[in-house]
Amino acid sequence: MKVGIVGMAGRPNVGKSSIINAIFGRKVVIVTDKPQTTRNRINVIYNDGDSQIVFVDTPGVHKPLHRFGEFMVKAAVAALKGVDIVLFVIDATRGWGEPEDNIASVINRSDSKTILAVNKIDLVDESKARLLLEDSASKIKNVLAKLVTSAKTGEGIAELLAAVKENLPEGEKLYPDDMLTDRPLSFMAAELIREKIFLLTKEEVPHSTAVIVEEVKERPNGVIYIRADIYVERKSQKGIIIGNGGQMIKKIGSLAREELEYLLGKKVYLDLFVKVKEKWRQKDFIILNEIGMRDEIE
Ligand SMILES: Nc1nc2c(ncn2[C@@H]2O[C@H](COP(=O)(O)OP(=O)(O)OP(=O)(O)O)[C@@H](O)[C@H]2O)c(=O)[nH]1
Ligand SMILES: [Mg+2]
Repeated sequence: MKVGIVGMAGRPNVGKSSIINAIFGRKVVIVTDKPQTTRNRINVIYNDGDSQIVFVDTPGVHKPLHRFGEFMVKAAVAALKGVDIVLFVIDATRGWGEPEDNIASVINRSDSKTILAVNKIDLVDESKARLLLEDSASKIKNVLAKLVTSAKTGEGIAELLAAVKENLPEGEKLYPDDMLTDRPLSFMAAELIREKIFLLTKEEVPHSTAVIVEEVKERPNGVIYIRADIYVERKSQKGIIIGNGGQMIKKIGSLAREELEYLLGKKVYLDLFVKVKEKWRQKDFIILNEIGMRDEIE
């Protein structure tokens, strides 16, 4: 049995989370069209007949503009420590730039073994993607494998999984078969709610939003009751999240609820509240703690 840990690395929006979903063949981590969708590390556990692979999804590495951004980048870099393989994803449409230089220097300073994937090849010429792949590989120390992929069409995904397996050690399973993630339901629920906000709102609103699940309980009738606070930075943003006559919050709630019900196989009651917390992204660690990022970062 091949067993090991694979850490995702790459700038925001390159398709790290999408590649994980493509490998699983279903949605396990949130994806949106906006950069900085993933905000904190999450481990998801892939099982098949001959392997158990823990994929560590991470926030994209970027130049932080505020304390919260710094926190995200730290979380990404910390998550790459102690993994068996780093899966470094490069966006075929963006190429190699400063974020890739920074990631490469983190990887090259450690003993990490790397698999390189140039993703989104459905959007560019294959020859261009292959050139980028070769050029990128020349900048990384220990490259185990290099591939071109599309999380959208599935091209290269089976080959990517095969390359990962080939390079993992033999071992005993780390987690029980039925465990999908190391995060609690409250985290998954908050992520799904935030994903819907990212998808339905624009400009500053998504990035100014944080979601904390304050309560999860199973009612006697079997319904899972989930109460969550949605934090925004300004009153005007609160108005946008609530929408005309509450239309927007209703939509966010019903889309998130449907997915949670699918995930849990149970009825869900979502109770959402919108609150204003000025400039939460610039506040110190105590505040970050408060807005639900308390799990692990140091
Ligand atoms: N055309 C195309 N789009 C893709 C592909 N992979 C991902 N995307 C899109 O790119 C966007 C970002 O995808 P994510 O998976 O959220 O990217 P990420 O690297 O996890 O981003 P962060 O969490 O922000 O760091 C989404 O709109 C995806 O649908 C691909 O292979 N082809
Ligand atoms: Mg992501």
